[in-house]
Amino acid sequence: MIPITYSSEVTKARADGTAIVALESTIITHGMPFPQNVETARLVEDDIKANGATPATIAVMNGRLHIGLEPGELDALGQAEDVAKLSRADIAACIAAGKSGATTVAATMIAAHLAGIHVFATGGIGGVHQGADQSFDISADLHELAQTPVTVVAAGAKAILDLPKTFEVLETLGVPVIAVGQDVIPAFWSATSDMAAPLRMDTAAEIASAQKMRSAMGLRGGQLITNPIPHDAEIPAATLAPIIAKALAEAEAQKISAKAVTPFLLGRIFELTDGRSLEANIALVRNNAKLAAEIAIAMAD
Ligand code: PSU
Ligand code: MN
Repeated sequence: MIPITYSSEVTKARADGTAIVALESTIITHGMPFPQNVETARLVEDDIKANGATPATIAVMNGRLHIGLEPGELDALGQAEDVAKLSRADIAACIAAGKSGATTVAATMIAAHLAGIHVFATGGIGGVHQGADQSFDISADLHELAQTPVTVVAAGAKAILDLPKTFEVLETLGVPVIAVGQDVIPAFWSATSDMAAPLRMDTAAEIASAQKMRSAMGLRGGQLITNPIPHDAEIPAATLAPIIAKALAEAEAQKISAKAVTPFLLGRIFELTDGRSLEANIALVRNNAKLAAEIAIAMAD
């Protein structure tokens, strides 16, 4: 038996059969500083409600898998220190041991699928890190997309990564990468890139029916929806390039490795951009939440 706790709102949405959008918690604990992390988590939940769906922020708390957090739980998570960052490899061990942890994209997909939720909104997925030819650091998010049937709405993969290699791996794994409203893949803080989008869809209905067809055909896995950051909130890639390079060089010099790499880089880029990267990150997550609500409603039809 999996110890699952549904929030009161999610319990009601499940009973009514209305649309639910999953949200991850690593972005709260490891992706943004307090208090903006909690403020953003709340805004994103409100965005989903304003667009007619119910938010389900997912986390492990004291050995229970929470699908939807009550307001006090969200506050506590946002201020907790040394929270574990859970992926496919360690979510079961954390629950079995009665501990707490935040879920990454991979772990959130697993939990969403267990709860019968088909759509999940986040900022940017993990992927192939720069220097992966030496470090072999490739996020478990990519393999999860290949095996768990959840549509993930993101602004692409985080631009700290080796983006061309990340999208090559997704193609190899058979993951549909769908750009929304444009012909190129967005690059997280930047709306565009020079990478051609493998697929383009312009409406939530198309995205929902593509996922349904995958399931009907017995094709495993989800879809990655790459939704560009609104143009007025983006940071041009050329502005970011030297900043990302500096943060990567520091990570290497300080021998930052494994799960610490992504939080370190996001934190340094926040400092080096005087907070502008966080503003952009908040804008893109909110934009993704809105689209995810539309897709969840289209799927529920
Ligand atoms: N999106 C954001 N900020 C984040 C993340 C996503 O805007 O911090 C998190 C997600 O939980 C994702 C993780 O799964 O970063 C990737 O971590 P890694 O590179 O260690 O796999
Ligand atoms: Mn990694």
